[in-house]
Amino acid sequence: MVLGCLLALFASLSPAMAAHRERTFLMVKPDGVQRGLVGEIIQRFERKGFKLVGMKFLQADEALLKKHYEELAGRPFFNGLVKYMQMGPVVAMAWEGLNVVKTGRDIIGATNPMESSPGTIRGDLCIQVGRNIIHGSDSVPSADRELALWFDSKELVSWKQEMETWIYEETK
Ligand code: DAT
Ligand code: MG
Repeated sequence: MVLGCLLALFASLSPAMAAHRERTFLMVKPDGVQRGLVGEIIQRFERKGFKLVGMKFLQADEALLKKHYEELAGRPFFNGLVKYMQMGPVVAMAWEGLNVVKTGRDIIGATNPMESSPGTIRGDLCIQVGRNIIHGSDSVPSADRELALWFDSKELVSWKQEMETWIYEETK
């Protein structure tokens, strides 16, 4: 019993499990919502094998968006970007999995859809940089910051994906 608990604790702290628990912040932008692409976008991450651990539908306000994009505050497109992001509701999501931040960016494609490869979300589903339908964190520290900005910790759900054994080589 005690040994079992210790083993479970050790397993939960092992590097492999910790790696599987990397999280990223993704958001379907107002144009993605208006164009009916929420299901398509979610499906691409689900089918890859990543795990949804948080999701909400909201109209973001100016203060939240300015904070979210604070690194871009000096850029000429900043005010337009903050306005565009308030044009309608967004779907804010937390996704979990091995290397999900980097792989998520690869699934999304280059910032400017004119440069996004076919097969990526932006490469397949949109045309202009100011209507590029989805946001994804660009690094683990950015993901941590953005997840804390958009979600309360209790809104993120840790749950066991029953098909994990068929997605990852080892789960212990
Ligand atoms: P990404 O969304 O790929 O992380 P980013 O963080 O550099 O790209 O910029 C955030 C958003 O700002 C981007 O999704 C669309 C907009 N944006 C970036 N560069 C732009 C530009 N040159 N003109 C207009 N909008 C731009
Ligand atoms: Mg970015």
